[in-house]
Amino acid sequence: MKPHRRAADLALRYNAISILEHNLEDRADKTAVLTPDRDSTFRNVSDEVNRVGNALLGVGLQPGESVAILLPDTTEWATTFFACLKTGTVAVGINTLLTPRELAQILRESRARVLVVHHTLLAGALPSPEDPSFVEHVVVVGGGAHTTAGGGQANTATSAGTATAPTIGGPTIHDWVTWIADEPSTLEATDTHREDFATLNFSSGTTGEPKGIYHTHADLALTAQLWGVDVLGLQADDLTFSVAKLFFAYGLGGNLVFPWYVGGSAVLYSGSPRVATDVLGVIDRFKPTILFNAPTGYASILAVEAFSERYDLSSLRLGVSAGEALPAPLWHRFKEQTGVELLDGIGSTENFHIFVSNRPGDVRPGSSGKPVAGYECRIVDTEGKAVSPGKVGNLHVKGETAALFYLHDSERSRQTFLGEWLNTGDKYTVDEDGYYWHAGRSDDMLKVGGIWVSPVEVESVLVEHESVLECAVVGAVDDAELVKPKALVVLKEGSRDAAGDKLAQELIDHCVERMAAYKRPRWVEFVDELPKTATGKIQRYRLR
Ligand code: 3UK
Repeated sequence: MKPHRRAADLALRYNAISILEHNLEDRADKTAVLTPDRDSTFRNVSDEVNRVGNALLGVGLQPGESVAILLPDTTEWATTFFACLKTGTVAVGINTLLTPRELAQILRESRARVLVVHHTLLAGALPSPEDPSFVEHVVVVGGGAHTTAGGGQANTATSAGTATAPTIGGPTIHDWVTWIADEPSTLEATDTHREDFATLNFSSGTTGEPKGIYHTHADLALTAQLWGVDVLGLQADDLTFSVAKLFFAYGLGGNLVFPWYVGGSAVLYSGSPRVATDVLGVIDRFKPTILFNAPTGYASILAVEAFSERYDLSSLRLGVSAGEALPAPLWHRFKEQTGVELLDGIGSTENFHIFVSNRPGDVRPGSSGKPVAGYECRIVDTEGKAVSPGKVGNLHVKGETAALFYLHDSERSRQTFLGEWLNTGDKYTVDEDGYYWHAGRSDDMLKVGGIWVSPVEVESVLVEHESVLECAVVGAVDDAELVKPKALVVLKEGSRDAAGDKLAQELIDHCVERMAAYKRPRWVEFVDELPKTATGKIQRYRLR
């Protein structure tokens, strides 16, 4: 494909399905995606994309409408995603770790009319009377042909392509295999503008509520070129493997859009990122050339005894680290034990992907590297004036792949999307050689294992516990110098004598039962009081 580094290099009427379909010209029978269950060629993938696209049109979906994807990383994730591009509908990749409440909120905000969901996630995803949604069709993957609804309020479609009107009381449930079985494997791409929305991702806000971020067809192609090709040097003989899931922009770009843009292949892994031996097993078995992971993921690999002798990692030519800052000691230890150079780069859902990055052969360990060509950066004070060199300031970035707004949040949008510039919310310094160094966030948000944790959300769960009077959650660093949540807890009068390891564990368990486990505090410290402002607001910065 002709390289395009600016939106204007793309045709005005552009559909990002070409990222998949250009491969049909000269490598249709090459393996495009490898999974433990099945391998598929570009032709197989394209046929399935067309079937899914026809099924979407068959239930009456129109361009611009949303399709929710709640699946582990599987071939169905990929084919549903590209079917959305091809039909001009918007793919909403949803975090599989969310609570039913968060999920319901995303389904409602996105107005998704179709939900494609794995059978293991179905129970938490069906609309309830308290959380009504706009979902009319639920397509269940992996459930076998005779799926029945968990909630007892939905209706099962009986044959392929059944496009029954939404039935009172709940959506129509389809089995994936049946849903697409009789659909034609040819489909005309919807005529989309390059600036039509292609994806909608939800990223956590400061109080834990999700912020909806749209990206266009052009953004996918531009990030693929600007970072995937121009920085990473992706090529057709690359095989990518991302521990970060496809529902994150990080995983979606790195492990689907970018490799296919250059004719490379991807390994999809549906297991947990936290089990390092499984991750190592995938590398050993599939022999990827590029690994995408978060710093915590690299730390957990390093924690596996003699991992570089027990697993063959020799296929790796590079590792990418993003989501949170990669401490220099981790970089050095990984290099020493594997010979693999890690490239730390900062990306954001707002920009779709990485915009400041280290480069192969040009890494300054501990830094985020230099701005990626196509993006401009500035470091400014709160008035927007440039800070003097070497001083910490707010990082603003300018580039064509920036989103335009947060869905249904004009106030926050105005604070973040400043015309051509985007306020990242990150504190940075630049050294004399032009490398950017992360210096924390300007809000209280924590990145834990590359995923957002809102201290406010964890606090609100902790105070539900009968012993807790008030609390504050802050970031503290573990042995690998990575940030994890720590809770400072003031106990109620009658519970003060219980302060100790047992109660600390009970509070941690309390959090695990009510939130995704990565949000739990790793340490609980009992204190007599918390520092407050004159207006009674907890001063988290004093606790850090
Ligand atoms: C933080 C980093 C230091 C930073 C992402 C790669 O993480 C991604 O997107 P999110 O929207 O979070 C964005 C925020 O995460 N961050 C990310 N990478 C780094 N901090 N060093 C890093 N290398 O606070 C940023 O504002 O979840 C990462 C590609 C695509 C992405 N969307």
